[in-house]
Amino acid sequence: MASNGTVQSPTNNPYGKTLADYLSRVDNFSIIESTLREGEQFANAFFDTEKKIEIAKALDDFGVEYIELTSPAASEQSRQDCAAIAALGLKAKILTHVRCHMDDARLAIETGVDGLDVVIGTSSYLREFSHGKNMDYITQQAIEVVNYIKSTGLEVRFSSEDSFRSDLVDLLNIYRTVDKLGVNRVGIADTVGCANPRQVYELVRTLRGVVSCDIECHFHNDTGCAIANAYAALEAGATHIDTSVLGIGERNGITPLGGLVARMYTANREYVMGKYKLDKLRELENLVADAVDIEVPFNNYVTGYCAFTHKAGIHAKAILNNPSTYEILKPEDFGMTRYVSIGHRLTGWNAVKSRVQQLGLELTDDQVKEVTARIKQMADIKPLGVEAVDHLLRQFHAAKSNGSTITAVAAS
Ligand code: HCA
Ligand code: CU
Repeated sequence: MASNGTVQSPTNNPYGKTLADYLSRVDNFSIIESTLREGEQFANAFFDTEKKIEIAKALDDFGVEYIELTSPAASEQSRQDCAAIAALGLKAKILTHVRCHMDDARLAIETGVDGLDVVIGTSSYLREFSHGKNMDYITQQAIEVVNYIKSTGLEVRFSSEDSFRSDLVDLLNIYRTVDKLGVNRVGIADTVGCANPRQVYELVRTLRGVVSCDIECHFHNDTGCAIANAYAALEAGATHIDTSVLGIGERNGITPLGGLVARMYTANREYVMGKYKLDKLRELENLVADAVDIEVPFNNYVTGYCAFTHKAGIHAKAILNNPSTYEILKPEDFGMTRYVSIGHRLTGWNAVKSRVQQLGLELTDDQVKEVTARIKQMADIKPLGVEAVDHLLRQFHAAKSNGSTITAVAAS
């Protein structure tokens, strides 16, 4: 920013901040954690009250700013659970998600939540095949419901379902209307997961110029863009991102909490360290995975079982010299540990040497190279587990120490 407060053009200072940098909220965003709302729409999900409370407390402890709950209009138990979680006195604000309808809003307000996330479908598909309402009707409904919630002093967000397949003029008009009524946030939802990061950037940036309230974004992951879209939205000025633990939700879900955190950490560790308890991520994911009866995927961001496993000899050598060579996330910042795998045909002698040292064995470099050749030879037939490799190394070491050679090695 120049001293007179104006944004310097890139031509004055090619390395200075551009307008895009001033729009960006990557350094100051909030998470609206929807495992207990969108996540309940996951095929396997059934959370009883006790489990919901356990998850809500774990999310709160992790540090998310908001926890979104299923609408109390969904069922009597959902209503009671909403009230029970609202009464816990968590640090996170408690929201519930409601249709743009006065009855739903009344019921939600009575549960004692901090705010309501109101949603209505604006796309032609939803207008024709779902609720069948036109834009005038939707706008009138929005005005009535938003005014009512505002009059109770609760936080209110107004969102359009399927925003990316809605008419842009309709969308901006309704957002402008509710912004003037004083909503805390407007929401964009990629309900079908059709948007790509460029489209997200453009829509959020356009909206940023139209409303003065905060902007929340919700991305489904049908084509694998949910994390990238969330990041693009923040770059364009969105302020709140919806997530769920492990991304669970309708169909294949939404932006996963862990993946978003990994993305933000990579942009700048300061964006998430301290703000969230990163070392609690794995526990939180295990809690939710257990609750919905799934395994954490092998390739999950940060916590997948091979997220910090290094295999090829060339990678292993560099990792041992400086982990940043092949790691963008520091495992220790997430309470995770790195693993260098050596029982396979791609292994290299530097990695084997490191394991030899870890085991407290003394071998010369030539001896390490010799035993590496042996590992490769055996692993050409079948990969070896950690125990089998350790056994081989110990046997080799013992043989070298008493001058004999190994003839056979027990398989694991
Ligand atoms: C749905 C609703 C929603 C709402 C998102 C939002 C979506 O289940 O279809 O409130 O912003 O994806 O549109 O989850
Ligand atoms: Cu959704």
